[in-house]
Amino acid sequence: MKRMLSGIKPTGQLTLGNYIGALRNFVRYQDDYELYVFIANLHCVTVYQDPKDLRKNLKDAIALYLACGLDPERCTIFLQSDVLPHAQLGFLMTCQSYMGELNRMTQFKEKTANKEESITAGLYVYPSLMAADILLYDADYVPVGDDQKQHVELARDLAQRFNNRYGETFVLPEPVIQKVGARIMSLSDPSKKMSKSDETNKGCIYLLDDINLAKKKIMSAVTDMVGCVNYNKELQPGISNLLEIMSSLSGEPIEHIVERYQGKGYGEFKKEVAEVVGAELQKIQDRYNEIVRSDLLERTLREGAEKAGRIAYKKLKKVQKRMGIDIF
Ligand code: ATP
Ligand code: LTN
Repeated sequence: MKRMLSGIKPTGQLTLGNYIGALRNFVRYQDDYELYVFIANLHCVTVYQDPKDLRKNLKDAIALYLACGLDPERCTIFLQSDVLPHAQLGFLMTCQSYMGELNRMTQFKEKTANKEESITAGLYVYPSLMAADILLYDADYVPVGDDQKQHVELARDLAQRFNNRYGETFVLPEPVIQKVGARIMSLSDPSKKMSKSDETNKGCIYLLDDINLAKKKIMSAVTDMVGCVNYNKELQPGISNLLEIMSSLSGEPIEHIVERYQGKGYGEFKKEVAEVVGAELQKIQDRYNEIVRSDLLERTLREGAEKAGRIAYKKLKKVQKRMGIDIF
């Protein structure tokens, strides 16, 4: 069975974008692949986090993993910092990365544009740590949203470079990016990605949002003056985004939805999208409420770290031997 791995960095509450672009797919993959999913808590602190908020976000993220259908019996779920080889191999991968390569990372460029002072070195080397996360497990596939493709490609380049220098050590990973829903856009500005770092909060639906509030956000999503439900990302980015959200959640192909809405107004369309989103959130939240009250979180993480650790320590040992760091 091929191995698949992915992670989420919960620097805030998880969003509908995270769900459609990433989480929901992990759930689908758990029977077809040997799946490892983790909470990238080391990645979170590349930007300052209030410890109280971070603790809550991490706990909620694990509860949401489970609430969305990840099953600890069918996949391995763990916290990155519980498996020490991530940080260790992260440093070794930083030593394989060229500054020129890291300078080209679009996410770094976007996140640091116009901010001179408070950019941490951690944020800069984040893609090297991400490469370590992937390479430690010999992952064949890495399902991610569109914005992470470049980072997975860097992991592949570093693996190749390491293999050339030190002999076959790492499997070369491939990103897996779905066609519809790989980039859910902000509801208030469909030229931007729906992001948990959204400061206005209007463009982003959180998985734990009050259901009525989430529906309101859909109803006030920015659209256009065309007045006809069509899938055209350039001319009608807002409507196209709602179509992607609806199609991803209901499974109905975009063309069918477009056909059903010919001759009808945006109001009616938005109402159906709001209902579909509301129903999905309700399902997730009901499960979430059960899980946070149980001892499932602790048990999942303990068992997950043991399972992941067995693979990671072995791999790290092999890498260090290859590099000449370990002598016995
Ligand atoms: P931020 O929103 O702060 O930039 P992020 O949401 O991209 O962070 P993660 O939480 O680590 O960071 O993302 C987890 C996964 O969710 C990644 O695979 C990412 O590509 C995917 N993802 C995030 N936002 C979206 C979105 N709007 N549409 C589709 N996928 C997304
Ligand atoms: N950088 C990713 C989170 C992440 C990840 C990974 C995803 C950290 N390590 C390894 C896949 C594989 C992000 O989505 N922000």
